[in-house]
Amino acid sequence: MKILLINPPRSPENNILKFAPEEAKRFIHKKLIGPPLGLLTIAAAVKDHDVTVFDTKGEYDLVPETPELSILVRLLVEKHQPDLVGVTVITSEFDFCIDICRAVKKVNPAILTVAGGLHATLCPNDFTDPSFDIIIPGQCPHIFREVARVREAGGSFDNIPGILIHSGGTLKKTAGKAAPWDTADADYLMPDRNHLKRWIATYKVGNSPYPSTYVFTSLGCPYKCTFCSIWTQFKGKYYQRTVESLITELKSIDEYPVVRFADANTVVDESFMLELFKRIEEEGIRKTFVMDIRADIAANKPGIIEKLARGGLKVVICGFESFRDEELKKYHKDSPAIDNQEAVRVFEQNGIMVRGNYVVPPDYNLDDFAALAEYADRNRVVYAGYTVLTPMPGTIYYQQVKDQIIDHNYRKYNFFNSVMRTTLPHDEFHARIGSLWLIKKGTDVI
Ligand code: B12
Ligand code: SF4
Repeated sequence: MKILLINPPRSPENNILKFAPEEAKRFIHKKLIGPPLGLLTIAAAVKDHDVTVFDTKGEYDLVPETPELSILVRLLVEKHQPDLVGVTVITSEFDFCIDICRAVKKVNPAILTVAGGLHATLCPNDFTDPSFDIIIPGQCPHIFREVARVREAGGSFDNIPGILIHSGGTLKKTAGKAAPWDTADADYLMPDRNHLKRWIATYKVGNSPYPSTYVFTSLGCPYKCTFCSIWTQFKGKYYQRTVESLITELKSIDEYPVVRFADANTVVDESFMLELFKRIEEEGIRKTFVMDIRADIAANKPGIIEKLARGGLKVVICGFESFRDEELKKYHKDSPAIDNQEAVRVFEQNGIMVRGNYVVPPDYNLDDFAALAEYADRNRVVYAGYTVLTPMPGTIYYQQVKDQIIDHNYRKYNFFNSVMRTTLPHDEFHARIGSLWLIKKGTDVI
């Protein structure tokens, strides 16, 4: 059976970039680059079928004159003649997934369309558009495999527990509970990056001449920040991979000298990381590693940062979020602002470049902006990111402020647009965040 898995394009909505002063524009994120790990995992689950993975992000980066999405999808479907099309969905790309499935159905309504991923997990009931046939929430490679089997063999999807089926204009949840699946450990599926060969040249970050790839060492997060959808996706659980499966994967990706760990927090289990880096050294694996590490970990356990730096850790993304303890408390960050300063010191002492990210709440007034600018200036990091505190559906923050949301256009839910009323005039609010991007040490972005 032929399966086509499509990674949707990025949302172009970026009011920070739009309203930023000219001199700041070149530092502001325009796009994040990286392979779709979730889709590769799904592809691995059905590798006995004839599977094609198509990364539209990579395609638009590689060939900017690629036709618009519905035409691209039509051409793809005509070329591959799939029986089943799968899309991966995060909130800001939800509309594009609808566009993809509509375009598929226009060519051939008999093609089964299946949606999965973060947004399908957190908000499955959003998928009311009839172009979606089946929605599979959660970590579901085994369920997708079963859907493919039933599609091929014929039969009813109603007998597959834990999925949503479009029928007669409504979404219907099948009875029963999906069997558990341990994506990180016992059921780990090695992604086959050969699917992405066409776009490898586009997977470069910053000024690096080398492509980078994502590898996850864990899934979920043990912390519970109010604005974050990662821990809610995994219902507060944290899943760790095994050291040896990581070593096998790292040894199999010679063509990627830069590896970004796609974890919420790479250092949670200290002994695990020490063992992993011991094995990396023993195996002579030489890579540049990029990780997300919390400030309190670096501040309280500088020894581990030193060891990781010796093993190739070069860039750390650190969610500073705020410079005010009362805001950090409100976000349930569980780490005071002083940790941010100490973490920067520890990272820099070890030659690690820091990307520190602040989130700016929509109610910031001129004094708040001045105070943040003054703090960020005193505590400059090589790269600094300043984004909007956004109520992502499925988060605690969303529940807290849902009545105050004035913009329900999901394309804007990518941290670069306020979807709530701002205290400052809308354009000025975004322009001021744009200006903040100038406050950093480095001369380029990652
Ligand atoms: C890798 C990654 C990316 C990659 C690849 C994503 C892609 N599809 O192209 C890149 C770098 C491109 C990316 C980009 C962005 N990302 Co991102 N990204 C991640 C990251 C770090 C890891 C996700 C991952 O690979 N997990 C591991 C895999 C195995 O799990 P999974 O994706 O959930 O997949 C499993 C299931 O969901 C399911 N599944 C997934 N897809 C499908 C499809 C089908 C058909 C089925 C059946 C099942 C299924 O099966 C998989 C295996 O079990 C997460 C943070 C995190 N640590 O989780 C953020 C995250 C997903 N990203 C996020 C965001 C916001 C973005 C950006 C919008 C950021 C920005 N402002 O620009 C951009 C979007 C594009 C852009 N503007 O450039 C948010 C999403 C929030 C939300 N609620 O929507 C997250 C959660 C980070 C965060 N800080 O909150 N991202
Ligand atoms: S923001 Fe970071 S530390 Fe907080 S819950 Fe999300 S991933 Fe965990």
